[in-house]
Amino acid sequence: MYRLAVVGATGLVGSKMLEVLDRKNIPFSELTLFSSKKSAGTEVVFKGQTYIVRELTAAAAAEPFDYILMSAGGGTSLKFSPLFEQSGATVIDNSSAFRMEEDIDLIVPEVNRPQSSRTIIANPNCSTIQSVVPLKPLADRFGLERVSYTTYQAVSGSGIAGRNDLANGEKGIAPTNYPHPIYNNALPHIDVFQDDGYTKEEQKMVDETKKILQLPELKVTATCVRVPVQDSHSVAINVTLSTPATVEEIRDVLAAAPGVVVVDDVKNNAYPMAIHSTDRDEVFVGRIRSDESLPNTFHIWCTADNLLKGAALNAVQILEQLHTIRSESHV
Ligand code: 2RA
Repeated sequence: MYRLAVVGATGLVGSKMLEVLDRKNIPFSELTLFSSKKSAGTEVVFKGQTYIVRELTAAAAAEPFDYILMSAGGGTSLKFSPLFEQSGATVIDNSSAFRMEEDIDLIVPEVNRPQSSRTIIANPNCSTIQSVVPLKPLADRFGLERVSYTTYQAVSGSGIAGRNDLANGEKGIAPTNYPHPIYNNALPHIDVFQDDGYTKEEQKMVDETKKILQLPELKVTATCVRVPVQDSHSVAINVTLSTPATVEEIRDVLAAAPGVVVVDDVKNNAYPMAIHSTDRDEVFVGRIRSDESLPNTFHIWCTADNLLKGAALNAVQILEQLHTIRSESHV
């Protein structure tokens, strides 16, 4: 039985982690909830028991835990994840703090498994997670040459502040989390701009896709857009394959892929939409069609709940994966 802690338990993703844990059968004997000083003392009910959220301190990080689900931002993770690791815990970190560290695993359980001896494991960016789930079976079957992403990302990707800006925008109240109104608008600006004109969100999708798929030579580009949708990110994926394929073959490969639901019947207006994927665990794919402008290139549209598969569910699935690996090693 594990001693488990959730850091950031009162945030959007942290509370989703508890929702997912509540429906999973991960054996833990103790659960500790941590937050910043501001939220310490909050009462959280989990499986009928009331927990008092504790402030995360260096002393607390030295206590004996087996697993830490961390969703408290990059600064908190940089400060505390190494302390938890030094105390013998395995940290599954939802921030971008460690994702591109060479010796840190970046995991989507349908796609890859932990290999490193480090016990900080990084949860990828939400829009990357939902994209590599369908790309992995296509890479295995046909090989990948190039991927171009355009994302349409929900405001809950910015947390409670994003949701508030959408709701307040409808009342004409200026946004606090975005540089421009998000209500009745689309912002081609997620995270900060780099000197090359890409945003950090776009750079994350480029770098993380290559690392997770273990394809360092893969050509990847991205345009990431915030849209006035509460939950679920949508991603238009334009993919060039290494070997010839038909739309039917691609659809069949995706239909058999773990964690994927194909919704692709345009004659009946059937295709993935954010309203389908919100509160669901799977990645929904559709609008599969050939891109006639380039050889062996195809369009795929996918949606997924950015708080579930894009964050909390994927993190808990990594914990399940580690539990399975641990159980198998004790057989
Ligand atoms: C966003 N992917 O959507 C980023 C972080 N969650 O804002």
